[in-house]
Amino acid sequence: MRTKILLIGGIGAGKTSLKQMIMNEQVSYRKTQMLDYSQVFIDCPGEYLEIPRYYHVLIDASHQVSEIWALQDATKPRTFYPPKFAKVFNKPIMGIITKVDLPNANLEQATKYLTYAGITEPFFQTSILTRQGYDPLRMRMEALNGQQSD
Ligand SMILES: Nc1nc2c(ncn2[C@@H]2O[C@H](COP(=O)(O)OP(=O)(O)OP(=O)(O)O)[C@@H](O)[C@H]2O)c(=O)[nH]1
Ligand SMILES: [Mg+2]
Repeated sequence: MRTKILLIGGIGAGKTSLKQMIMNEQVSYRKTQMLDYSQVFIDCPGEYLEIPRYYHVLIDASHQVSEIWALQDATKPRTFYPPKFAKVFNKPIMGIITKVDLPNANLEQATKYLTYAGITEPFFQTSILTRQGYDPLRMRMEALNGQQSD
């Protein structure tokens, strides 16, 4: 099985942009409407996290991946992750704080939300504007690929 990573996060958290940055694709805005499988990532609409009756779709998708990346928009004054949500997945889960370039980004609050979701630090911080934070994620993705081919 090829390495796959499931991206989860609320609507507009930056899942699709993150995937495009990591894959060196052109970053263009288009709302994700359904589960979207590409070579490495499974991207999904933020509704699957925001609307609890869709949780089962995320849980099903998690069975097909080696790791989950959970995004939190640094500018959002609320979280969509229920307490200890990470524990429903039987896979490693990494926290990523997005949009750290924006003036209203609140890293402390985003860190609290991810921790509340049961995800452990360190959390990655990313920005599509300053392009910060993607190299460690690419390395992480490549390390997973390496483990897979062993
Ligand atoms: N300033 C800034 N804007 C960002 C960043 N990442 C994403 N955005 C913007 O946030 C908006 C939503 O980004 P998407 O990547 O489409 O978000 P998504 O999580 O895929 O959203 P859904 O598909 O609706 O679930 C777009 O207008 C992006 O340009 C970032 O790091 N900084
Ligand atoms: Mg999307």
